[in-house]
Amino acid sequence: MASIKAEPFDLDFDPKTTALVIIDMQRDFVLPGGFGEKLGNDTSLLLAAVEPTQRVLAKARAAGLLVIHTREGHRPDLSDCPPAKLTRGGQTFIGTTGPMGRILVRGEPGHDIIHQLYPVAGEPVIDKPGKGSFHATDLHQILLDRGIRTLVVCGVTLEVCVHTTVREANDRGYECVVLADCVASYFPEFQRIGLEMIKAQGGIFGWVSDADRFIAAIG
Ligand code: C5J
Repeated sequence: MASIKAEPFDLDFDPKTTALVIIDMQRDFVLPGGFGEKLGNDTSLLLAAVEPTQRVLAKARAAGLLVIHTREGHRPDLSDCPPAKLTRGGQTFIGTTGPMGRILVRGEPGHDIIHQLYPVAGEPVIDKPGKGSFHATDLHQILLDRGIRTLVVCGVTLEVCVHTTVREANDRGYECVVLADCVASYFPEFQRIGLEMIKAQGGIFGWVSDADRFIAAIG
């Protein structure tokens, strides 16, 4: 067993039943010139999460933890994209051609994971059409089959796909530890409040820790 220093209180976990989940570290969200920037966002806020996540990923791989990556995106014919998502905000971005190919379409360069955090053989990649990683995917089955109970969560954006995934996971009985410096938002106030929300009320849907404390916990 191991124990991670976290808020609102330290969490005991078994590395054998713990998975590292890295959410949507895709070029379109994280890199300048992608979907995120096209929406008017400052991508440097997301890039800040890359280096700590690299350290966490290296430690998790060395310790033999299950590592799972997710990507938000749709089939090329957009048949899995609800019209309400397609036209959100009165504009259509998804499926149109951006600097990194068709936006949020599977197989396009912008949809892929940034090279710094690229999956290696044996690490499941979950392609998800929604914000949550459990909706319309086989993630729950993969975790159940491996006996996973605890999720260590990194990725972007905190208040959207990270929050949705952690809430989904919490409702399915997983203990979720979100690493504060390995998640990011385009909005600094959402980053601060998003982390507060997770650990409020005695850990209403999870724990908050950071890269250094995860690395120390694994030993
Ligand atoms: C968003 C995500 N923000 N991965 N997606 O649309 O958080």
